Amino acid sequence: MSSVKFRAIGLFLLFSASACLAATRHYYIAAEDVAWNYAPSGRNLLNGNPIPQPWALKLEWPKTRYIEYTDDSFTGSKPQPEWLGILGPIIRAEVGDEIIVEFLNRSRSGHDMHPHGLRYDKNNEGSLYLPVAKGAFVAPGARYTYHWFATLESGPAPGQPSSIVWWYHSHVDPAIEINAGLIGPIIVTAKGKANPASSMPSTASSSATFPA
Ligand SMILES: [Cu+2]
Repeated sequence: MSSVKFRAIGLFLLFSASACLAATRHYYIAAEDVAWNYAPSGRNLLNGNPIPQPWALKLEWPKTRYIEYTDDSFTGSKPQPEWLGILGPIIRAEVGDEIIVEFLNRSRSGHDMHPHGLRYDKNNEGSLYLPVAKGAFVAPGARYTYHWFATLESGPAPGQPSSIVWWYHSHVDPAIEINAGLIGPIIVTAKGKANPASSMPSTASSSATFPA
């Protein structure tokens, strides 16, 4: 075999190997109308005092939240740390990864999912404006699958810590939706810097980079 052929095979293997290191992260997230209690303990946890009036008169309010599920049957919800509060689940990825979010709108109103910091095309922008793209308005009871990409620019810049935080939120009427609770964090980690013990979901093909 000629050295040119050897070099071509070598380049092919190199590109195949680097492609394999990128993972696909699947998330199953529903928007749900909930009753949210701002102080379930009945106390101000900063100082231990009872909640002052007039706020103590009504601690529970109607909100809409992003809730994570284990698969596309949307039956078993995933627990999330209490400190996340009303925020939606953390979406994690490493630079180079694709993020696929299956979104189910269980709310009474139309919503979507719009990410900051990730790359997407118009049908995956999750943002309602003219001309209206797919995924920009997910009607009550409907689903949409978003494909987002964590590029080099999505990750931390040189000199920054190994991970960077972005946000995703609903973008039909964003001010109202974000205040209602439809917002959550995206954490993008530099290539090769993710902790294998993190809660990042991954496909079987990427188990070499993120052992379960
Ligand atoms: Cu935004």
